Amino acid sequence: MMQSRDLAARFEAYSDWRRRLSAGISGLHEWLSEQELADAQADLSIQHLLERLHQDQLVVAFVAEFSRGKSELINAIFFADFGQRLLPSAAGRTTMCPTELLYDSTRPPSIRLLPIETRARDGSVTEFKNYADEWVTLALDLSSADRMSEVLSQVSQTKRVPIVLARKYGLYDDGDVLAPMSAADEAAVDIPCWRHAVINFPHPLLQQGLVILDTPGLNAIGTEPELTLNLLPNAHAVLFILAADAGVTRTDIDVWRNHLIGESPGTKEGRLVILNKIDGLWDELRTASEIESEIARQVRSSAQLLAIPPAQVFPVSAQKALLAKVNGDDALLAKSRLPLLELALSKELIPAKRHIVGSATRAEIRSLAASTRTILDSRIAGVREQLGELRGLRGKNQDVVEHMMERIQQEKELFERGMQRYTALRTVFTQQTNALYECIGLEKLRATAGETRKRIEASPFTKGVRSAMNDFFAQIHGGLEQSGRQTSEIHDMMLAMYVRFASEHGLQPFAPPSFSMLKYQKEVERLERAYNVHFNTLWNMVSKAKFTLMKRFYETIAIRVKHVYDIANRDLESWLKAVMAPLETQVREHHIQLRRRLDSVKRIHRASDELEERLSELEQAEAGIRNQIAALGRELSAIVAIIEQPELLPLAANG
Ligand SMILES: Nc1nc2c(ncn2[C@@H]2O[C@H](COP(=O)(O)OP(=O)(O)OP(=O)(O)O)[C@@H](O)[C@H]2O)c(=O)[nH]1
Ligand SMILES: [Mg+2]
Repeated sequence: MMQSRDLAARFEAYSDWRRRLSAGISGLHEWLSEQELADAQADLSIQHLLERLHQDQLVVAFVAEFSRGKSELINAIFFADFGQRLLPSAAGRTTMCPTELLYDSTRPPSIRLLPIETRARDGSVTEFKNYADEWVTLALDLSSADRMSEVLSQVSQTKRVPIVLARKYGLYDDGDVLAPMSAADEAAVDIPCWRHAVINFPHPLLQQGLVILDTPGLNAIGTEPELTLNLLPNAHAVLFILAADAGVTRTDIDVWRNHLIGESPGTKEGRLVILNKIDGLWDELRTASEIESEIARQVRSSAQLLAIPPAQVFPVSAQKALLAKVNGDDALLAKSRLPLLELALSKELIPAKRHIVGSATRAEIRSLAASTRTILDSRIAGVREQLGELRGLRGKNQDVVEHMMERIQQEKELFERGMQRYTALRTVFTQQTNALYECIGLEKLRATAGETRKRIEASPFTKGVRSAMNDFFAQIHGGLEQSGRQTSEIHDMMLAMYVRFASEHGLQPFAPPSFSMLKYQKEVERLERAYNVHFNTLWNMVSKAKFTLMKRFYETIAIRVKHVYDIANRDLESWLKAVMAPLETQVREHHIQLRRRLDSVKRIHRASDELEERLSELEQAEAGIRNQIAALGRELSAIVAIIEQPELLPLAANG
């Protein structure tokens, strides 16, 4: 059983690492605040980092044609401890709606079900998630596996409705979308009761942020755009399941092409192929080596058909693995080969995820430390300048002191006049920021999306829908491009300002970072490609359901674009702070320094014995700042050490 615990152990180690990292970052934040070194930008970026670490989820999706054993595999990998089959798994179509398994500690254990009727309304599943009253919630009684599995059987509920209604939900197509679902009488069909299910369940792995996505067989994948556009592309790993008894069928290949390698055939990372039901090959009349070579042959031919290396195909028997775990039968478990799949999952998935989170965190912490270091360096420079000035006054007469006082006074006045330019800059900056939000703000998007929706609703023909969608994308692209120009204008202006302040007032030279819109453009392009592929499929449908589907498809696209905008807006907010905050800080620091210099020379002018006292104060101040620099370095290396620490696995899992 050792290997089957490996996934759990590694995941726990990963969560533990995330917790230590969060604690390290909070520690740095506390230190910065204590030292009065945290400015608005630092507060914001630390807050973002902590939020990201806290919400960090690992999403694993199970995708396949129906009856390949997705649900059984989930039961075997994650829920064998309950001693029975928790998710419904049976011959024929079983899982009728996409089902997420996760744990949210703010809610009691439950299954939340979104009624299928919501398909006739505007709004995607993601949107409906914000409205608790749209969902039917059933409690899960953790003390009884029987009662739990009964409640969970909701995900396979269907009901019989008139064809017109099914069509309204976009679930019935004369060209056969869900036709095999026994249409015994002509006028009625069976449709799923639920559109989406979320199971909230305190399994240790789910508590750590693992999210499992069980999907229904082929057709539902095609008709719920949410899956294609959002859930699957955002999953960290997708397990594609084949069955040894069925071989690789036409529909298997369709699912693989359309939903697993889709737009970018190059990236097959995080994609595992499972050849399930190998127990069907355990023919007792054959020798072990004959069975072995038959499995190997099937692995090779599946790999060839999918154009992937054979090492990426894992032959298993989910059913026997579940049985073996329930009965504690280690020999059968080994024979099911599930432990090898679990090992691959834990060895590849979690370290890869940790690596991504680790490098992103390290980069942000480093840049935070660098900007703090800039402030400290400029403080040291200021103190040293004063020390030099005052040391030069030793043994000099009052005239010299007076002369110096005048010089600093002039310098201060000059700087204060320069502040007018700074104020003017702030005004221009605000104007430009407003202009930027006008092209990429959510207001603009709402208007564009609303207009497109009206046009789609008013179009009697597919062509009208297509041109409305094309215009929608064109406007989004236009908005992004214009925002790109706006950000580079802001960047150039700020760069010029930093150069000017550096040369006129001796401030630290600073090159503000530039902002790239590429990430958002790419994401919108991806959506546009998915839209084109999907739209052509819909275009060829003869069914009357096609308009409903097109409309819902548009809603999903609009939600995804809004998501891109949300992220872009948030990134822009951080960026605007990052280009402005250093100037604000430097100006403030410089002003304080000038005042201090003037004060100390005034003190010395009044009483010459103040000089030595002032010098020793300054020396102490310098030592204090040097201590801060050293402490900052220690804080930074403590966090980097956590990031780079090798995985801490419990001994039992190191096998
Ligand atoms: N012999 C054998 N049968 C299996 C295995 N895994 C699953 N099955 C059976 O295959 C049938 C379908 O399994 P499910 O888990 O419901 O398949 P699914 O992919 O979730 O199917 P849908 O929910 O309909 O999309 C069930 O009767 C399972 O008991 C296996 O490894 N060996
Ligand atoms: Mg299933």
